[in-house]
This record gives sequence, structure tokens and C-alpha cells, in this order.
Amino acid sequence: MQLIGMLDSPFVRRVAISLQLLDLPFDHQSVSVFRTFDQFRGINPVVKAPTLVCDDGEVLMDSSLILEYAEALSAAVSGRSLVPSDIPGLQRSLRLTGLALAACEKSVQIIYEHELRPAEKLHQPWLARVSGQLLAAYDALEAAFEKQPPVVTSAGIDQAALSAAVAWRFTQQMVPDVVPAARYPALQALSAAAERLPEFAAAPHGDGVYRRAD
Ligand SMILES: N[C@@H](CCC(=O)N[C@@H](CS)C(=O)NCC(=O)O)C(=O)O
Repeated sequence: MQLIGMLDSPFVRRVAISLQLLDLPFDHQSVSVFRTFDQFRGINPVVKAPTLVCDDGEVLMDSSLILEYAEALSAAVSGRSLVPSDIPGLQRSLRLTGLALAACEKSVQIIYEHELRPAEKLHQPWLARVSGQLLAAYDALEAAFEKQPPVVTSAGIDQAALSAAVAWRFTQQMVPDVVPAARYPALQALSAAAERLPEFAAAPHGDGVYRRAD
């Protein structure tokens, strides 16, 4: 399998980390949806990161759909899953993962508003709305992790904690002024512990390339 997209995208990074934790070998191509648009289009005409080129050549996109596929592959091979199988656990995991994905999406919208739109066309009401949504997502994640601290080991971390840790790192790297870290001690603790895991360290936020250990 080949994972296409840069690790400065939280969506790409959550897939890179999840595939490792699911024991699914993959190669990584750090292709930019902006700087190398034409190269990306040659792989996926829709130019969405992450893109997964499966072993049979089929092309998947959207991190959650790629992870659904990865979970099914893993179930058939090792049985490892990042998603609880009991209904209350699954419901909690989906709720928290949804919040983490919203935090990623709102952070990306703020970045695009600043970086892609001409300065004179920057729309302050839209930025205020998106920033409020971003803080609401992190407020809910903070409350949940404060009440029930997540397991942060390679064997025990689940998709919700993984995605929240990736989202937090991304936001703090890219738009730290919008989300003051001091207000979110539980998320800071989760992020610090997660970034020390080998699977996170092998796919750090940025323009690097994940390399298999074998
Ligand atoms: N819901 C998607 C979001 C993916 C996404 O928005 N990726 C960005 C990079 S961070 C992208 O492809 N941007 C280029 C574009 O949308 O044209 C997912 O979970 O994969």
C-alpha cells in the first residue's frame, strides 16, 4: 500500500500512525496538494490528502474511509483494532474522534483563510465563526479526557486518543494563537505522551517521509 500526502496534514498523519499500530506495512510518498498539484493529480485526479493506493492499485481517499478499510484488513490479518467493539465504547470513541476531526477541519479552514485568500479578502466573521467552532471541539475533548484519561501506549491507544493527539499537535503547530495551550492541560498531557510513542515519532508532523523499519 502507498500512503500519499504530507505529514503536515493531520488527516495524513492519523492514517500513517494508525497503519503502523494496525501492523499494516505501507510506503509513504510526501506529495503536496499545493506545491506538487500535478504530481498528486497523476495519482488521484481529485487531489485529496490522504490518498491510499491499495495493493491492487485501487485508489481510496478520506482518512476515515481509509481507516475503515485498514481496520477491515487488520481484522483479517492480526485482529488488532483501534476502535472499541462494545457499543458504549464505540459510541464514545466515535464522538471523540468526530470532535478531533472537527478540530482538524476548523484549523485547516483558518490556515486556508490566511494563506490562500488575498489579505484584503480575508473575511473576519467567517474566521470568528470557525475559531469558535475550533474552541468548542477542544473544550469538549478536554472535558472528556480530564474525566477519563486515555490510555497512551502503542498497545492500548485508540483512534479517539490518537486523532485528538494528532489534531492537538497540528493546531499548536499551525494556529497556536487561536487555541491557548494553557487552557487544555489534559490535551497537552495526551499530546506529550503520544508524541513519545514510536509510531508517532516515525511519522512526525512536517514535510518528512515515513520510512518502514524493516
Ligand atoms: N475529510 C478529509 C479531509 C482531508 C483534507 O481536507 N485534506 C486536505 C489536506 S490537510 C486537502 O486535501 N486539501 C486540498 C484540497 O482540499 O483541495 C479526510 O479526513 O481525509
